[in-house]
Amino acid sequence: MERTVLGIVLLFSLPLFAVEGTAPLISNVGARTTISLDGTWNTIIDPYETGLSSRFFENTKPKSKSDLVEYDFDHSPKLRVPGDWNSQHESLLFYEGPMWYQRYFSYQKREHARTFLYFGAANYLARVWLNGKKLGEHVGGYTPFDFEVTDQIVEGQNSVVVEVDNTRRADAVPSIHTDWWNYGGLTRSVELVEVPETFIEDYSISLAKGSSDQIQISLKLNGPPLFPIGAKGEKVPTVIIPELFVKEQCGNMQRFGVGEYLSCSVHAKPELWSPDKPRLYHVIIAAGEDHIADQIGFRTVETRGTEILLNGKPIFLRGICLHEEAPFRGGRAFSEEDDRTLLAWAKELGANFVRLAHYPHNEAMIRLADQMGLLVWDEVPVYWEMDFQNPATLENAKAQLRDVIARDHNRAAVALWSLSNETPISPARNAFLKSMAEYARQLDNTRLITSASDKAEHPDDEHATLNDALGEYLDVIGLNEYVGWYGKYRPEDADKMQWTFAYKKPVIVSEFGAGAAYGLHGDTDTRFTEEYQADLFKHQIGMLQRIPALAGMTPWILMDFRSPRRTLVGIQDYYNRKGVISDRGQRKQAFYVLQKFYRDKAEQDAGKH
Ligand code: GCB
Repeated sequence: MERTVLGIVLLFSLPLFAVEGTAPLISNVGARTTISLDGTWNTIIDPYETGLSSRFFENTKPKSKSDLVEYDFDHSPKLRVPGDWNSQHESLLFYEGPMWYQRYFSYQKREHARTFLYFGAANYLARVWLNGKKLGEHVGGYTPFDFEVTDQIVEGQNSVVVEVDNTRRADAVPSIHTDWWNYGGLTRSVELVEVPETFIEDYSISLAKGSSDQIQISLKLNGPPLFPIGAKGEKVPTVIIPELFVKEQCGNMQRFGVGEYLSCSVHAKPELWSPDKPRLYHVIIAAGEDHIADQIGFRTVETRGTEILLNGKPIFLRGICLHEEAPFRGGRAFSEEDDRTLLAWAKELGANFVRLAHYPHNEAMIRLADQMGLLVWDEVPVYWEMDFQNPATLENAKAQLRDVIARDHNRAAVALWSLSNETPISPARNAFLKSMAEYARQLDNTRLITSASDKAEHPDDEHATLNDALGEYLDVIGLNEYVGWYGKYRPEDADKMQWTFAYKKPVIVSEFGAGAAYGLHGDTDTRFTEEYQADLFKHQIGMLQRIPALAGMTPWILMDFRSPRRTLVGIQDYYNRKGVISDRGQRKQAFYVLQKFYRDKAEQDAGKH
């Protein structure tokens, strides 16, 4: 058994951005023993944040008729969890501020078990109390967090209170301005997770960098050391992949236990995962009393010059951008059904790739992409203007990056970590993103690092060039350009525009697009018609094919989505209409233009191999 030092996940345990009280993230919660706390929660809207000074977290009841208690969760309005509050009541559509959530649950303690309270996400700040005792706080609206509650949870009835606050702040990540809805609330599932006293906190199983027959494994235990080792060694951490005949003990027999990554690697020749054949293997990870099952795909992703290689062969990424917005019903998407609808539309379009803009989407989305054969661009919400000088903002951004990598690093689908979108160039911003790029590589050296930049220049009407110093730190250049929509150019000006790039790296055109209201028709010159949008797509496709370094594209965007910036009455009505599908699922003309291009391209590319 060969031991290797792994880049991936080694640094997860470094203290970073001290969010109060949170425990290390437990990976693959779906495969653990869980008790769901989803359902209806009692809620109090608290625009002046009275709840902190009035101690809502105590969930006190008047003890006599003369007692003054000025809140009452039991008779307050209810909200569904998971779910944003904005889409649940009309009066909450624009609400930004603190909201208090409370619910009871009954619990039966189990011996030799530890219990964690796990939140899939809460936008943006969450303060959490269990039975009146504060567990801690978390910032960041799109990443999971958990608290250990083994000592606080009681037999019988418990009460959990969460203050969720989605107030926008200049020093936050994202900052004040975004082009998406600031959906507040407990937007993803809440659950209790039960694990043995010593459990597998995290594991990473993937092909070694650049290899197609060496599987590298690392795992981290949490809890008392597993001594003494059983006579048959059954407590030794072991990874089993039945279909590959792998049964590998991992860990130094002398000192395995807690807090450090154990690593090993094993020879195996898995059938490689790809969008055409998204092969996943059943994997079991066992250590002591803990057993976790997962489905893991094996593939390599790297760059060569201006190409992206999947399993050693060049691949053109036929992509589309997505927001995590629910089709048909609106609001933040959270269910597998929402995710499946969105990803099935991407497949129908002929895509082999999705850019999950502009923040980490829910875990089920990434797992579905693994199953359905869609490569993923996973992004953190470093977006537009931010407080780049502020060390706490950088720590916050890094913590979000760390947590999405911790959650998704076993997904073959994830090919790229994206650090940012359209951030204005300055020395402080460059240093900020350089530091994030270095951190991302330390956390995971098996994937590509990218960022979307819109800082192109047009020396004349026939030339465009991207020379953003950020390119130096990236593996893949992301370009957002809106030739034909924003600025002075018309869609047809794209026909004679030639792009150049300062860095000799693969380019993904990570956005282009035009607004169109479904069903609005006119000539190709008329804004917001389907014809304008479809025509712009045709010109764009022509232009992009003339970029020698083009390795993929993700037009903006699969489906119309809510945005407070989009106020045009009768057309936008607070929706960004650049979707090729409407929020009601209707395909616009541009959908078919892109579909045709992708289908032809897929055929051509298949012919080449
Ligand atoms: C962009 C942003 C995206 C916006 C889009 C638009 O450049 O990256 O978040 O929604 O343009 O529609 O303007």
